Amino acid sequence: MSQHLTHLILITEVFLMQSTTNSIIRLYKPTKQEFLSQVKQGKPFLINGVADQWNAYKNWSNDYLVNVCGDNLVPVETYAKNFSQNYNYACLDNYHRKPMPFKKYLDVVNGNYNDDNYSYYMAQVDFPKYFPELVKDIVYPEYFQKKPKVTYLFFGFSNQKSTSTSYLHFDEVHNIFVQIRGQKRFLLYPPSNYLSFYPFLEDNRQTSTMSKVNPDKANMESFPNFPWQDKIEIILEAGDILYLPPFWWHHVTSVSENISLTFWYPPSVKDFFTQTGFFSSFCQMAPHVLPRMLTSELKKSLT
Ligand SMILES: O=C(O)CCC(=O)C(=O)O
Repeated sequence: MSQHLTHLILITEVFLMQSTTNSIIRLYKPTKQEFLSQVKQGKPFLINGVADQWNAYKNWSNDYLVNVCGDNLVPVETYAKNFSQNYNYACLDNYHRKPMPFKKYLDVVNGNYNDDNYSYYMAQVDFPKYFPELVKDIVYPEYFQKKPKVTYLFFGFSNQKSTSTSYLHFDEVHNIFVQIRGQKRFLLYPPSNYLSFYPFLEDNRQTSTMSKVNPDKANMESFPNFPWQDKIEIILEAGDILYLPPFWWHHVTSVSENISLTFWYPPSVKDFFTQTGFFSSFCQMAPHVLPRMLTSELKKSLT
């Protein structure tokens, strides 16, 4: 066999391997049992036919939102403008949450409010606390047979001045991520080897669940062990729901003006035994992450 042909076969095999391991399944209106049995596989999956029935999906135009909650004062993340490009974590020193009337944030989204130094992203806003008027427009998912620990709203955008981005990180929760409007791109990585994600362990802030790697900028020299090829890339469309298992790394970028809601459920002890990959992922990250988490919980309870 010629060298050329061998090379071609190898490339084809790698491609086939990637396309089978990196695929994601889609369920249509799953029952609770179907949902939970899919969760046990320990992999992300998509759900359709549910969120597109919500009033939120049908009604949440900017006009409607301004009418109902335009004056609500909501915390908006501000961070250094070039943050998602250079990933210099000095950016965390520039990171703040600034209270802003919701309708003023829409000026930022529409490009009518300029700030040369900072980008703005309405991210991870406690939904029932800051938007109580909107709660009636959604149906809390009942798959886990309990209320979520938290529900967050994200309002992102992408224009010439800024693109709302969430750096590569993981959370220790089952995440039901609902795209209400617009599109978001997700890069997902299985939690294979914690240290190969180059977490910020030197830093004494709560950064051990964040990666130093910008997956949009391949940099094999600085991050040789990062699993560059191991990703699942999906564009979430309005009405899609993504189930994201605990510990999965994700990097999220707004493709267009968009709104998402996330419902977070802490794992139960049962997950250690029933969910594929849960126990091994926990064992890898726990020695690095747990002491910081416990210290921070302790500090919170003392203040
Ligand atoms: O939508 C985003 O920007 C980030 C979402 C996220 O990180 C999450 O829900 O865990």
